[in-house]
Amino acid sequence: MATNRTFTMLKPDAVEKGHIGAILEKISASGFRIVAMKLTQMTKADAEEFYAIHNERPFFGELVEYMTRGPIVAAVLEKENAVEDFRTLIGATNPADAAEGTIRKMFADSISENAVHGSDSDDNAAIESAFHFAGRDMF
Ligand code: RTP
Ligand code: MG
Repeated sequence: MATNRTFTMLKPDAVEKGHIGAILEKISASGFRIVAMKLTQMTKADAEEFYAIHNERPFFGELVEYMTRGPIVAAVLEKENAVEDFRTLIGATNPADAAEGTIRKMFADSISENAVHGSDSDDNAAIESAFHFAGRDMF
């Protein structure tokens, strides 16, 4: 299996609740190497572009409001089979459906405030990483 990269955000609810350290510990313990990381806050335009694929969905306005209301931790992670394994680690979109031990099961409250983002394909991982980081800031 090839080593590759995925992109994650610890979302505003996770940061507000003081879960940055615990979530990063779980990510590291699961074999992911952090190759880029920062605390940042998305503007409305940033969130509308990042989640543009959902712009026709009924929850889009709520999603943009949520993702812009406070700082996030943006990071690029490296591991064998990174995209798929990270989606497994975070669990289902709705924490009520997420498997025991997943990040969303442990740290998320609802389908709309679900603590963490994970890229859903290698192509989107590259696009999302480039959205947040310059090449020289990925190690
Ligand atoms: P993400 O992109 O953030 O990793 O989440 P995901 O793939 O598991 O889920 P996706 O379908 O891409 O949805 C993006 C984010 O929109 C919010 N959402 N709210 N209220 C709702 O029904 C609803 N559905 C989705 C969540 O924050 C979800 O992670
Ligand atoms: Mg998604």
